[in-house]
Parts: sequence; structure tokens; C-alpha cells
Amino acid sequence: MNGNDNVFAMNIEDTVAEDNANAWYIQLNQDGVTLEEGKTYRLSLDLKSSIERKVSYCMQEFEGSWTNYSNTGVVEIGPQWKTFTSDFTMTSPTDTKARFNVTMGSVEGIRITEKHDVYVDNISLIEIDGSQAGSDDPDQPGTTDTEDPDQPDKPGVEPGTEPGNEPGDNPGDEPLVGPGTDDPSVEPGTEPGNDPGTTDPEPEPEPEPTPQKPTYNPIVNIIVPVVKAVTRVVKTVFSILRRLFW
Ligand SMILES: [Ca+2]
Repeated sequence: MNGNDNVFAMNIEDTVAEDNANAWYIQLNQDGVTLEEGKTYRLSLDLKSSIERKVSYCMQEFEGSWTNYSNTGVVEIGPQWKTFTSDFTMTSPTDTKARFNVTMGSVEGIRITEKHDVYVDNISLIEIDGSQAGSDDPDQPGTTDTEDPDQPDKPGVEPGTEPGNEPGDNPGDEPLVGPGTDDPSVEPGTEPGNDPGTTDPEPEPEPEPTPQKPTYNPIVNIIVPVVKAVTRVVKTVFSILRRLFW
């Protein structure tokens, strides 16, 4: 792991897992985020990777059903920065310990053994007026990505085509932080996803977002600098992986 220019950078040698359920082996997490029922939020972050690969990100329930609150999922990234922005309405009961995550393991079960770097920057979550949400269709919360205008040579991902945007038919509805592994050698307590007793691999289908009455609350920054707070967590996870697999 090495960072520069206040960018989170993760050096990955092997994503280890052979299945998507253990894609969380490599993950950037921020816990303790409050999402209030009925409010609409705009989640945004910048991602790139030294190789073409897939990662996923979302705001989700911590443990329980691992509900994917933001309806976001897998995105394709590469050497050029991409900005991903998704508006979503919190349709579940207010959660004061929601988790933001960027999942960098074997997303979609694709194991990567090529050494590479994943970079994350400018993570933000703000409350917005529901009428400002990026999609007119409440069934399809908008997820868009924006290329760096200085480097426009990379093909984009069409908004709405990423898995995870449509509830009900894709892995985005699966817990992106898996209920974990049956491998008893993974230390309990260091990664909450590995407790087999607390999770259900088949979470409840998410209720469809409902249009919200416009609210006029000021925009509130909820996540400010995530990177420093989570670096230690990722280091811990990574050190566990190293002990287990190298
Ligand atoms: Ca930064």
C-alpha cells in the first residue's frame, strides 16, 4: 500500500478468492455512517486501477442482511480516473452504522493474480433534495461515471448498465460484503463478515425506492476524509491475507 497526493492506493498481488462471495477479502471500509429513512443521498467517488478490472462499491447495512442501500455494484475501472456518482433514497429504516465499502477482491468471482494498484479518491456522501436525484425513474437509481476530460480516450461505461443498478436481477442485490467464509483459519473478529452465524446469504429483496417529497435541508457532508480512517482496517485485512496465503 502506498499513497500520494492524498489518494488512497492499494497494491494488490493476488485477490485470492475464487468466488464472488469472498470478494470482500480486499476491501476499503468506512463504518458508522448514518442514513436516515426517506432521505435522498448522492454518493460519489473516483476510482482507477493500473489494470483493467472490476471493483464494486456501495453503502450497505453492516451485518444483518447486508442490504445494499445505494443499489450500486460492480463497475469497470482502468488506468484513467473515473468518477462514479449515484443518487439513492434510503428506503430502509434509519441506520446509524451503515458501511461504505469499495470491494477490490475477486469481484464477480474473477481472481486476479497480476500485481496491480487500485486508487480511490474524493469519496463523498451528501444529502440532496429528492427532486434533485439523478434519475427520473425511481426504480433505477442513477449511477453515472464521468471520465477525466483530459484523458477522454477510454471507452466509458453506459450509465445504468453496470450490474447493481437494477434491483432484483443481479449481484448488486447480493451482499457485497459476503457473509464470509467457512474457513475456520480466518480469524474471527477481524472481519465482521466472517461470522457464519449472523448473516443470511440471501438477503431480503430491497423495497423499491419511492419518490420522496422534496426537502430543503442544506447539503450536509457526511463523509469527509475517509481514507485515513480506513487505511488501518485495510492494512489489517491485508496482513491477515498475507499470513494465510503467502
Ligand atoms: Ca484526495
